[in-house]
Amino acid sequence: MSPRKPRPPKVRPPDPDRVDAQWRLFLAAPLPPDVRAVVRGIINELAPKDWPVRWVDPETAHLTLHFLGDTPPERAELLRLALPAVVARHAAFTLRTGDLGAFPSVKRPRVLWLGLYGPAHRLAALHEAVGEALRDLDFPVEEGPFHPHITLGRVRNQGTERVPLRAMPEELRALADPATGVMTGPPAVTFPVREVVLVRSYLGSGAPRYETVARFPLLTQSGQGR
Ligand code: 3AM
Repeated sequence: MSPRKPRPPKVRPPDPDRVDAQWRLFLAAPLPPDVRAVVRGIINELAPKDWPVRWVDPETAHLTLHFLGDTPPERAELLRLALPAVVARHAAFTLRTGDLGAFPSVKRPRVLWLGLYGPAHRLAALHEAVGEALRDLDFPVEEGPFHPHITLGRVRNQGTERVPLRAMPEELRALADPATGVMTGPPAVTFPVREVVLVRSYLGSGAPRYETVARFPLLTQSGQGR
């Protein structure tokens, strides 16, 4: 009997349940049910257009502050220790939903978003303070301007959709007010930003699954940070 040819080792995707798995993390402001309902309404209206877009699950829509990427779990522990004090130095504030847009541009849409209005300086200050704390802990922090938004959908390169990617800019422009070029969103909904959450995201074949692993309250009038 001839010796069996050794099989090449199997290459498996990383299993997120392995004890030594890295955690794919980001920091975000969660959205209350009425804002998630706005997100759902927009998606319900746009989805029938059959654009090559993977729409988000409105139940998990959020406002990302910082993306941390793959992180050893013990480094996540550092965040749990350091961020409560950083976030609690900022008073809770109110934002409102705004108009629609696309990153990097309507001409080359990759991400479709719902914009936000409100005290931009408060949100920017919170973003900056958290960014500074992350840098102090040696986390990679993206440089460049912060564009607060709620992601509605991500454009795919190809798909089975009826409308090809190249037709999207024109279809998006058709949604805009011809005089201003603004894609007006649904009537504004006002909502409080009362906490920052640390979220672990699990990527798979379908929509990502999100798990909140820590909550950091902003300062509220009770002074309890909640
Ligand atoms: O939900 P949004 O779009 O605000 O886009 C990703 C998502 O934010 C973003 O992190 C959030 C959770 O996945 N994200 C993913 N990969 C990223 C990367 N490499 C990223 N942001 C920056 N750089």
